[in-house]
Amino acid sequence: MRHSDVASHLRFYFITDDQNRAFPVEKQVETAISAGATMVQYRNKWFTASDFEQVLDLRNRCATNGIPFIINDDILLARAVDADGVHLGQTDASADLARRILGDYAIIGISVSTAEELAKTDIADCNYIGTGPVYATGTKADASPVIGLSGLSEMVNLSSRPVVAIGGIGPQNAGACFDAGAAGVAVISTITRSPDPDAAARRMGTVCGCSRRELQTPWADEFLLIDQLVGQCRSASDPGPKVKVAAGDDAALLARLNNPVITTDTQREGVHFRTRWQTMAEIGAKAVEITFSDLAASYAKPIALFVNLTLPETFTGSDGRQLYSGVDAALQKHGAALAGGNISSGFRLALDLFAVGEGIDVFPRRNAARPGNGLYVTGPLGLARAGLACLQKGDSAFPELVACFKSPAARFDAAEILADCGVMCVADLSDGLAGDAGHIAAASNVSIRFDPQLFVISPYLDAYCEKYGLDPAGEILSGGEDYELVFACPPELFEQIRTRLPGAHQVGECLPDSGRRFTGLPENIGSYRHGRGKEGRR
Ligand code: TZP
Ligand code: MG
Repeated sequence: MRHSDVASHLRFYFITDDQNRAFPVEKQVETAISAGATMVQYRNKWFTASDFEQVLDLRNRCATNGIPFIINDDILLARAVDADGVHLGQTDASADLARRILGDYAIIGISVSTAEELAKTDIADCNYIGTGPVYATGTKADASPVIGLSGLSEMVNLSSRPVVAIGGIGPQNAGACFDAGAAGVAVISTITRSPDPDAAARRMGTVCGCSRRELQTPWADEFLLIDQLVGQCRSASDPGPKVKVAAGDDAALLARLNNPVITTDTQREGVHFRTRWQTMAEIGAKAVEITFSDLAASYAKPIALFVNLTLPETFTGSDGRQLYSGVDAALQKHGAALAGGNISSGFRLALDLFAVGEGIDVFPRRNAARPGNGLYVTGPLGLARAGLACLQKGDSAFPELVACFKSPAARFDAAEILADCGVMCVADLSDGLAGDAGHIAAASNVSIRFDPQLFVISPYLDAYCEKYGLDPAGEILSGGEDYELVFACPPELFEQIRTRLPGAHQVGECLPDSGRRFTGLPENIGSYRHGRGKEGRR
């Protein structure tokens, strides 16, 4: 089960009211979002297909404001509108089925109000449980008997999942629910049936400790957005000596380059990143670093970057500002210019990047490893993959690992030393040591013998593996996205490199081709597959 990071979204959980025609549901959701609601559930016991577009609209309003949108009861509707999850009742389909249909990252809640219900409910696939009615409510005709605060604390004690209290809750009694251990409170009528819904929602926000929000609206004007994004990059005013005309015209004009080196990479929401885990600035900076990492592995200095953006209709101007604050920070760090790009709309956020660099007279290649060379890496491995797993598990105990996943750095510093020492075989480590060394073995016609005894295990990875009963060597071989460099060279040459690059170490050696790409590899090691979690078939 994934998505254990749900608890923080439960705090102020607004559920739509399907019985108050005087208060349109769009207004209800707007009121809740403005007041700081942390999650919204669409509950409509009379749903028909003619409501579909309205549900899509609500989903988009929530996505634009960064709030998870949950559908009550109907797994297929949740799937159809790409909701963040579903809330199931005791008589609805099972959480297990919801997980299979909605994928690993869906938020799945289930109503469980008594010890007996808990005993007969399989909550393995649930992220939270909803418990109530804590107080008497007129909103749910078939509500079970009131369980009171004592019933709520009993469920908090028994449940392995965070508990949301529901039923008759308002600003006057929400605090008592939190005191009883609830992770959040779910409310309908205290807002939707109030004579002053805005004021009531604000009071709820205050007792839940949630700040008011300014409602965000999606991007609408492509030209305006492009001007904004390009204009906020420093290269708009100072593109550097190698870029004569940067972004803003039909094409960029570069100065004459010695050995132009060109590369491309992609970052896709749901595959490479998740907006619930990474800030827009982190996503932007990482996209640039990983693209430039290919230039580092080619001994080239970054000159110009082109970015094609695919933006979902829920993307806001503020998202754009943050995304490009990360892009610009990475560009400035490496002295490169934003030279152009494009924007189109699409289902999910994606960045396709193209980079131009200036190489030196040596172009290191994967086919340059020779039998007798050692195989080396520039730093510890396996950290980024473990950081990703921590995000998936909701484990906040390893911030250093998470930082490695979120904020990798292209190793131009190491590349400069390798170039200076004349290393001819280099690759960057995006797909895991086994995967990327496999490319070297195949291109160079050598067999690689790994020696896990030589692997340098970072203390953070060691602690993580200890906690989860994992073999650090396996994580090092199969973990991806570290963006260190792997290289092959004669052992004598490595002696010089080692003194200048203290983190560099040996991981194996290159042997004459034996027909087997690797030896010394523990069983079950595959290379890293970016984001190949079960996402539901989207
Ligand atoms: N499930 C248990 S009580 C309830 C539901 C859906 C209704 C909660 O509504 P209100 O108006 O916040 O009491
Ligand atoms: Mg239900």
